[in-house]
Amino acid sequence: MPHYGVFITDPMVLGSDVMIVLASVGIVAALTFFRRWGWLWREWLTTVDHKKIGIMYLIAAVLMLFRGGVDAEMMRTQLALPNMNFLNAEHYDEVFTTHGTIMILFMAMPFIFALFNVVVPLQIGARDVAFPYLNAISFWLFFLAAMLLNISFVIGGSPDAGWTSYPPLSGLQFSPGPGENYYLLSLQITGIGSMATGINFLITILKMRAPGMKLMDMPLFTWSVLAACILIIFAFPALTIALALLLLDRVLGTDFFTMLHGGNPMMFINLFWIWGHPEVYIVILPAFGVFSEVISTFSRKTIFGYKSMVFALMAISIVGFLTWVHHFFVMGAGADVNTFFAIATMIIAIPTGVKVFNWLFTMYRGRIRLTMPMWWTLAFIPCFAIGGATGVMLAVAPADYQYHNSYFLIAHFHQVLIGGTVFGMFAGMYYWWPKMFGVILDSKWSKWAFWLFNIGFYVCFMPQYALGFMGMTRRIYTYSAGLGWTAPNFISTIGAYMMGVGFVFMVVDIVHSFVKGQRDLTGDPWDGRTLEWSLPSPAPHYNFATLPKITGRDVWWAVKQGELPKTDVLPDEKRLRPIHMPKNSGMPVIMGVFFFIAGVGLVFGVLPLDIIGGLGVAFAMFKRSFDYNTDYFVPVDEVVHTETALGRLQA
Ligand code: HEM
Ligand SMILES: [Cu+2]
Repeated sequence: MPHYGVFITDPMVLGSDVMIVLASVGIVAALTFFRRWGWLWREWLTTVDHKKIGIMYLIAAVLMLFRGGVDAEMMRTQLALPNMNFLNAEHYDEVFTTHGTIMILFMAMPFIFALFNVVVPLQIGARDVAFPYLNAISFWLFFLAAMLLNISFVIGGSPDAGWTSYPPLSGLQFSPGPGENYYLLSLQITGIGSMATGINFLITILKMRAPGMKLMDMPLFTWSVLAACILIIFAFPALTIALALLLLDRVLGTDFFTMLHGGNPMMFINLFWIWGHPEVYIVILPAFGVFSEVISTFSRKTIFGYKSMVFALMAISIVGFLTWVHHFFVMGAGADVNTFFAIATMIIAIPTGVKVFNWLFTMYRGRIRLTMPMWWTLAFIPCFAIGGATGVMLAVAPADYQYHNSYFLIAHFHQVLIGGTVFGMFAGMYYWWPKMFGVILDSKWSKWAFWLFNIGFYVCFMPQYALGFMGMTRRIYTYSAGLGWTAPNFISTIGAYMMGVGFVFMVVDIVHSFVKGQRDLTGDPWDGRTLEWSLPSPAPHYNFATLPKITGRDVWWAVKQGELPKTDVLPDEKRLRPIHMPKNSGMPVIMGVFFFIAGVGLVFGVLPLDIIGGLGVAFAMFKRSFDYNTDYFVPVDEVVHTETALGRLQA
C-alpha cells in the first residue's frame, strides 16, 4: 500500500518527483546564472519589511491555489463519469485531504495575511507592524509548514483522513504510517505562525495608529483585520490542543481520543470545530473589509452605515464562537443542544445581511466605475447571498439529517468560500496591486479570467446542490451508472475546467502586467480615500516620511477636496526627523528551517532530527536575545533625498 517507500513504485508519484527535481534544478540554475543569490537573501529572505513579507505571502498563496486547484481538477476528472479509473480510492482520499487542508490553511490564510501585511500599516499611518521580527518568523513558519505538507505527496505518503482528520480514522490503528503526522505537524507549525500574526496585528492596530486616529476613524478593512485577529487569538489555541493531543495518541500511545481508558473521539471533534467554525470567519471577515473599501472607492461615496458595519463585524466575530456544533448535528447531542446551535447559526445571517444592504446602499446613486476590483465585488454579492441562504438551510437541524455530508454541503461551503473569500482576495489583490508593484493589473486578460472563473463557478457548483438531493455523498471516489448522477457530475467537471482556465488567464494577466502594464506614477490610481493612497507606489521602505495627522475618517479624501491642509497627510519638511527602523535578519528563515527539520523528525519518528531541530530553534532564540544590534535610524538627508526625488516634499 502506498505509505512507506513509494518513491518509485507509483507512476503518479514518480512523475511529481521528477517534476519537482527538474523545477528545483531550474530555479537554482537561474539564480546562479543571473547572480541573484545575494540579492535574494539580502532583499527578500531576510527582510522584516511588512510590505515585502506581504508580497511573499501573496506569491505563496497563489502557488498554493495552484496546487490545491490541481487537486480539485484531479478529483473532478475522476468524478466526471461513472466507474472512472483515473484515481483509485486511496489516491482520491489523499487528494481531497490535501486539497481541503491546503486551501484553508495554506491558501486562504496566507492570502489574508498578504493583505494584512501590505495594507494595514499603510492604512493606519504606521511605519511598520508592532513586532517586525516576529512578523518575519510568522511568515517562515507558515512557508516551511506548507513545504512540509507538500513533500508528503512524494516522501512517505499523504494524509488521507480528510481535512478535519477525525479520530478514530486518523488514529494509529486506521492510519498507520507518516501521512497523518504530516498533517498534524504542518498545521501545528503554521498555527504558531498564525497565532503570532493575530497578536502582532491586534497590537499594531491598537498601538501604532497615526496621531489622532480614533478607533472609529479606522478604515473598514483595518476593522475587519482587527475582528479577524480577535478570532485568531481565541480560536487557534483550540486547534493547537486538538492537534497536540492527537499527535500524542499517535506517537506516544496515549488514549485521549480512543475509546480505551476513558478517551473519546468526540472531544477531538468539538475541539476541531471550536477552531474550525471561527476559522471560516477568520478568512471571510477580511474579504468583507476589502469589499467595503472597494465599493466606497469605486462608488465615490463614503461607506453607508459605517458604525453598523463595525458593529456587524464584531457581532459576527462573537456569535461565530457559538455555532460550532452545527458541524455535527447528527452525532446525537440531543434536541435542546441542536436547537441552541441551530438558532445561533441562523442569527449570523442578520449582521451579514446588514453588511450586504450597507454595500448596496453605498452603491445606490454612486458614480460607479467598473474596474477589476469592482467586478469581483459585484460578483461576490449574488454568490454569497445564495451561499448564505443554503447555509441557513443547513442550519435547520432536522433538515441537516438529510443534507449532512451530502454534495449539498459541498456546494454550500464552496459557494461561501469561493464566492466570499476567494473573490474577496482577488478583489483585494487587484485593488492593491498598484500599491505593491507600481503597475496596474487590469487588461483584457483580467476580464477573461473573471468571466471564466465566474461562469465556471456556477456551472461547477449549482449541479452539486442537485446531486446532494439525489443522494450523492461527499468523499466518494466513484459511482455506478444508472443513478442519474452522470449528467450533473459531467457538467460540474466542465465548470471546474473553466475555472482552471480562468486561473491560467489570471497568471497570464499578472505576467502581462509586469511586461506591458500601465505604470502607476501617481500613487493614487483609483482616486482612493484612505491613507495608503497618499503614498507613492510602491511605498518607500519607511512608509511615511512624517506621520500623518488624523482628524477624522477618510482624511486623504478631505485633503484632496481641499478641506484639510496637505501637510496633514503628505510629508512635511518642517516635521522631518530621523526614522527608527528594524534591521533585516536571517534568523527567522533559519528558525523556520529548524522547525521544518524537527517536523520531519516527528513525522518519521527519527529522534536525531527532532533533537537537531529542537536545539536549532532554541539556539536561534538564544542568539537573538543577545543581539543588541537590531535597529537603525534612517537619516533625514536620506529621507529628503528620497522624497524630493518623488516630488512629494511639502514646504
Ligand atoms: C462565511 C463563510 C462560510 C464558510 C467559509 C463556511 C464553510 C463551511 C465548511 C468548510 C463546512 C464543511 C464542514 C465539513 O467538512 O464537514 C461548512 C458546514 C456548515 N456550514 Fe458553513 N460556511 C460559511 C458560512 C455559513 C453560514 C452563513 C451558515 C449558516 C447561516 C453556515 C452553516 C453551515 C452548517 C450548518 C454546516 C454543517 C453542515 C453539515 O454538517 O451537514 N455556514 N461550512
Ligand atoms: Cu461552522
